[in-house]
Amino acid sequence: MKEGTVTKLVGGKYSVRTLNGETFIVIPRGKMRHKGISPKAGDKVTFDDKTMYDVLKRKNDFSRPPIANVDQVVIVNSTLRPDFSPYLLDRFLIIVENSGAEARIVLNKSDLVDTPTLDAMRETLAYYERYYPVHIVNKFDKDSLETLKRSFDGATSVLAGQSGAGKSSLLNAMDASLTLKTGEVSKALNRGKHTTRHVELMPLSKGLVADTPGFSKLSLDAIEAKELRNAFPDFTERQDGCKFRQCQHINEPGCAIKSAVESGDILKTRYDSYLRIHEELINKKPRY
Ligand SMILES: Nc1nc2c(ncn2[C@@H]2O[C@H](COP(=O)(O)OP(=O)(O)OP(=O)(O)O)[C@@H](O)[C@H]2O)c(=O)[nH]1
Ligand SMILES: [Mg+2]
Ligand SMILES: [Zn+2]
Repeated sequence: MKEGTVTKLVGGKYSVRTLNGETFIVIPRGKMRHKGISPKAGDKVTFDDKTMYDVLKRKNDFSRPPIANVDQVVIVNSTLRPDFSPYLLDRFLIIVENSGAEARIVLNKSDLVDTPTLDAMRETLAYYERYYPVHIVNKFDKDSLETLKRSFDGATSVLAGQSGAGKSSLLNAMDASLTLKTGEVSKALNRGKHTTRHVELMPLSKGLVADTPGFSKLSLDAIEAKELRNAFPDFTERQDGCKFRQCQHINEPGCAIKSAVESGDILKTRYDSYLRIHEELINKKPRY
């Protein structure tokens, strides 16, 4: 019996890659289908010849895009077209924090802005860098992509980020053999066109990576408003200072988070994102 990782699904057939880089095409045995087990990209499976026998327990499980066992999510932002948005970055970070995967932040298209503009973004990202690795890159500067490329080693990674941020372009720049389709950003809307559609894990450096637009449709459904605070490492490291243990950092007196926002120790935009998303989660329709 062999073990491998599902890299893609085409017409009921699964591609499974073993640790030594061989790929096999397999079909789940009847018993798996009867049990309603549907393997997805990222699943660790056992197989033999042309038959898949079992799906091993998932470490985590994303539904949009459908992918399991993600070690790291690389959140790709762009300076311009689309504009850098700390709010959207925070949304992505919350989802990754909630999944248990590691987050990594990329600011792409550093070539498109002048030095003062880039410096301002650099300063914002220096705040995030206390909690997450940050890379400031552009697709023309291969040197800037070297450390990013190494971060894929030995891991299953997913690129997330707004359409048009340059996810596919960066993958192509890191490995020219990938030849992923990239798109011109729609000028009228300043929004991308979702060039990337299917989920496939591809070898990059010494790891596997999925390029997908699915994460741009962000769903925070899985998160409870009262749990949201846990997705902010800059809050959790200070929450012992709050007067109330269950402090939501909104209306409570003696809140260490609000004090840190006032003193400038917590980035104001982080707190604004928190309030905005907390409100959204409170107002979401109950699901039965
Ligand atoms: N100037 C500049 N343009 C870039 C850079 N990276 C990507 N682009 C351009 O940005 C546009 C969108 O790039 P894509 O790689 O298709 O973006 P994406 O994130 O994969 O978009 P979706 O697949 O729609 O999610 C293309 O026209 C790229 O050539 C960069 O570093 N600098
Ligand atoms: Mg793409
Ligand atoms: Zn508080």
